[in-house]
Amino acid sequence: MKNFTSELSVGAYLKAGANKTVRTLSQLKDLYSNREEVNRILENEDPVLYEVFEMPPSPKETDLLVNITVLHAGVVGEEPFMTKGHFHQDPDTGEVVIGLKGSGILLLQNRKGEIQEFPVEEGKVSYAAGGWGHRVINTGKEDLHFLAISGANMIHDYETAVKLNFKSLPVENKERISANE
Ligand code: M6P
Ligand code: ZN
Repeated sequence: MKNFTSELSVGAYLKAGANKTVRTLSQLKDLYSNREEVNRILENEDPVLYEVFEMPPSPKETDLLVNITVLHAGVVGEEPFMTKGHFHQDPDTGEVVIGLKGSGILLLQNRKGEIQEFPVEEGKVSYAAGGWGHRVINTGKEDLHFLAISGANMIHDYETAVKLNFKSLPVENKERISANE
C-alpha cells in the first residue's frame, strides 16, 4: 500500500484512493432465515446492505488491509442487516475493528461454538483473534461505519461460517424472539 492520510469518512477515503465493493440482498439472501421476507423485499428492490471501501494493498504478504465498511440500517424479518461473516483461513491472523459512527455488534464465534459480542460504535476498538469468525450486525437505526484492519495475506473463509451456522442475532434478541414464540 502507498502512504496515505485521510479523514475517517467515506468521501475522504475514496479521494485517498479506496476501491468500493457493494453487497446487495440478492447476493446475500441465504444469510437471512426468513425466506418469504427476502423474496417479498426482492420483488420490489434489491437493497444495498453494505459497502466496503478498501485501500488497495500491495501484493506483498506483509502489507495491511485497511477498510471502512458502511453497514446500512434495516431488517429482513427479525434479523438486522449484517455482514456476510467469515473466518480467516490462517487461524494465526486476527483483525482490529474500530467503530466510527452508528451502533452495532461485532459477533465472534469460534470453531467450538463459543460466542462473544462486542459493541461497534464511535470510540470503541475490538480485536477478533485468529480462529474467531466475525460478523458485524447493525443494531441501530442509522448507518454503521467501522474501520477494519487485518493482514493483506488474509484469505476470507466464508464456508466455515456457513458450516458452523454462524449466528445472525445478538444474544438478547435471540432470547427475546424464542421467548415470544
Ligand atoms: C470488514 C473486513 C473485511 C470484510 C468486510 C465485509 O471490512 O472484515 O475483510 O470483507 O468487513 O465483511 P464480509 O467479508 O464478512 O462480508
Ligand atoms: Zn476478517
